[in-house]
Amino acid sequence: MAKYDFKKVEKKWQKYWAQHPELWRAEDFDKREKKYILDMFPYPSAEGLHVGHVESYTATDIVSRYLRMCGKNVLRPQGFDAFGLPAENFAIKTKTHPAITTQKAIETYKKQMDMLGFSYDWSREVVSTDPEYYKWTQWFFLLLYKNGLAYKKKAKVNWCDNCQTVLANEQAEGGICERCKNQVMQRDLEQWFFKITDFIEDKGKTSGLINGLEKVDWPDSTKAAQRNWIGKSEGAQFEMSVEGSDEKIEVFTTRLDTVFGMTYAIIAPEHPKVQKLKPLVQNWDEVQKYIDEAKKKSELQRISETKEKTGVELKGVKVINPFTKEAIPLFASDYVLAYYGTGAIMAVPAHDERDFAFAEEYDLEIRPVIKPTFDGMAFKKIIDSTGKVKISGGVITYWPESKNAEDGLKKFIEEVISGNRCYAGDGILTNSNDFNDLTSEDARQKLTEWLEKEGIGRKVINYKLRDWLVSRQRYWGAPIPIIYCEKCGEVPVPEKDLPVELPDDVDFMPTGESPLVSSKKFHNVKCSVCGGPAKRESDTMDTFVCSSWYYFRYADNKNSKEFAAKNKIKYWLPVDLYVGGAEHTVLHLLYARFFTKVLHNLGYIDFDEPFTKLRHQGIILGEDNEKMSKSRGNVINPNDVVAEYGADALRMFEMFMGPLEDMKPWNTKGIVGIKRFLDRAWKISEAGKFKDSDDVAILLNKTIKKVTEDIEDLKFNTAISQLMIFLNEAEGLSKDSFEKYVILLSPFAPHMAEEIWNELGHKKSVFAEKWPEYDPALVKEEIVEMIVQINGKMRGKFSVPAEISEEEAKKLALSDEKIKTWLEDKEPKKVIFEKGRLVNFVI
Ligand code: ANZ
Ligand code: ZN
Repeated sequence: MAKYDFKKVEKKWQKYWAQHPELWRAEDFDKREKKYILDMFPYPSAEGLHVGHVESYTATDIVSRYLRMCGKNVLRPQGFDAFGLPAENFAIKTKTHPAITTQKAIETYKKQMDMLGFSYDWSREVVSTDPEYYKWTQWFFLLLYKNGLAYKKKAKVNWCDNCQTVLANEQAEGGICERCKNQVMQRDLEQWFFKITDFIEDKGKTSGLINGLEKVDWPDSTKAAQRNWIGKSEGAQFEMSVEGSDEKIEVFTTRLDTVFGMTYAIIAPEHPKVQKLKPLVQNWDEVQKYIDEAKKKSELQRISETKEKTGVELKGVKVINPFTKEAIPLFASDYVLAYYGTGAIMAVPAHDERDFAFAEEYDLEIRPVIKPTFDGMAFKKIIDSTGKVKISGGVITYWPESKNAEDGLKKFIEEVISGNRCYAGDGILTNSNDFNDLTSEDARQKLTEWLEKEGIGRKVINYKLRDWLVSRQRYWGAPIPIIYCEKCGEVPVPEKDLPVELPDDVDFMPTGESPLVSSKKFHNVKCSVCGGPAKRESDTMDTFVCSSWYYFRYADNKNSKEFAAKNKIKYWLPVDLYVGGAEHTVLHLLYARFFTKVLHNLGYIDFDEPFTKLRHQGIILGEDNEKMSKSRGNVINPNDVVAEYGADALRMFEMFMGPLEDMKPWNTKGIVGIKRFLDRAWKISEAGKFKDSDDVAILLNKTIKKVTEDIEDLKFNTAISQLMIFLNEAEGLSKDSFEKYVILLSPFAPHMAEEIWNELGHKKSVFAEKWPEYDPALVKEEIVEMIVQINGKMRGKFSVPAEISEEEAKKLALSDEKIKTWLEDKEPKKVIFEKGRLVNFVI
């Protein structure tokens, strides 16, 4: 018996597939149902593919191969997001032009993708650095510009002096440059912005960035991250008079219900109002010094929760709380941001953690006005598994010394009411004059009405999301298609002159100025309107612009007249399944959705969400359970794994490690096990002694059902388990049954499946076969009676499928009202499960 020679076999089939690109070809306008399966196109780094890429691309490869065999017309393209700072920095380091290093990296990536047997339709490849591609990136810029959605303005920006460029907020987290770890500074520069804020809420028939999330099948955590980034907050804005002056200070609050607890106010140090108040301020030198210091800090440093609160009182200034007519002190503090809300706040130390910390530091009055309350459910939720009391409401507090929940709650309320503890949740108003005994929610409503009646305030909605800063003072990006004429001013480059090509006579070493300025042939041009002397915009676009529309281009990647033909977009989009990492994609997803919404709003397309279903692959940790990193030396290189075990084994192992979306550690033993399984499958085909048996028919039908459903649900690990179970249990296999099995195996281990298929005497590729169907009569689930116990005592009986999982059994039992009553809302300490027999909750 010949041993399975994966090296030879994998090479052989990769060559065959390369010679038969029609196998993976997506056919425009085909009558079959279309499926668009998309990978987040990679940034081609010099390091090559990592195991995380392999994880997500294998998942989409399995789905794509499966769908094709189900008779679908599958679009499964791949491309490269090749502009960007890392390539430029690498070029600076190695003194090689980024076009060269990028090209090399792309070749490596493609070789590796072939080596892993990924079934891409390469005829649809897009590369964002290709002038034929970025021509359309520039076209999109002009589209936004012409529709008033791209504009230039002076802006405070994060600036890294080492990288000599502007950084987006998320590239400067914690005030540190993501690339070089240098301290980030704030700088005022003319920058280009896209008006993404125009699309936060619905616009005409286009759903907004918030509401659109309701329509898509995405992980809840990803939707939450989108909402969080947008940061919609509803509240009220009102003005407070400054005692002995005509000046007023306007504040924004989401907690108007706490207004009777305001014991001081705070204004952002750089707020223009501070300068206006100067004549009243008795300690101006001190205040000025504080303002100067605040300027040096980045926004992110200022709002950091852990940071100690600092500030300075504007001595001599008092503001009047319009509700109590009380005069209270005013502080300048850098934890209040100038560009959010009104740049000033009413401070309520009893009910806001930051204000509480500040009040303790400066010895200011803490005046409680909200009594914590918990409805029945919330009350019970506060008992955690250790028996401690946990009170939620903005703050989580453990209360170890309390005897029971009631006692803990009572003590907690006492502490809040006496001002010894901050409580940030809603409750019942107290110490609030006419508004006493109202709930927080009712009070907010009534207090806002009062402000409106008095004409000093109103309801407002604020968003954290700002317009998207898209200009970069860098070389390796798509040039912004604008020129500046001495006579005509800002002039958009006419569409017929696109692309504005990146010049290569550029010194891309960082100088602080955009490198494109150094190219004379690029920089100096004739004005397209008057023919006079003009200069080109020398900034390039953020690479997020390139990746905001690439999924349209795959539908029609060779079109030289449009970014993609309308009818092809209509046929292929939206994307049916999008798979990629969860980290760093908040902004990509937001920007891609924005572009789609712009196109929809302008009538180019008839959908307003680009990605119908989105899933993330989990991070693969090193064998030591730590994040893979060069310095740790725990990085697994896919090349090495393929050399030792083969591509099929690597693919299957990564899918078998656990649920796709879970974080999970590498495990060399695991891959050995997979390799053994594959070798066993090979042996069966070699033995060639086939029989028939009813037993196998049932098992086979069950296996078809399970593998089919699991692929549909992207549960590849359990699909593989079933494939293993089949091989273990099937005895006396017929040739026909084995062939069906090989088809089930083929999306996971495509090389071996092709080889076995060939050995079984077939001339065509196994991927030209139809996906097997199961006979429902043979997979009828056996129904059994399952007992539910609480602390070992029987409390209920349920008819369930014999194969019910622990998860499902628990869910079923817990959804039963009687069981719920028996559990008294307690979290079970332990659950004992015996498949098809019982569940026992220990409380
Ligand atoms: C009084 C108050 C009492 C507040 C209380 C909270 C709790 P979000 O949800 O982020 O919009 N705030 C308003 N403008 C601010 C600024 N420019 N810089 C820093 N903080 C600012 O938060 C709104 C709340 O954050 C507002 O509600 C305000 O504090 C503060 F028990 O007003 B609050
Ligand atoms: Zn001109």
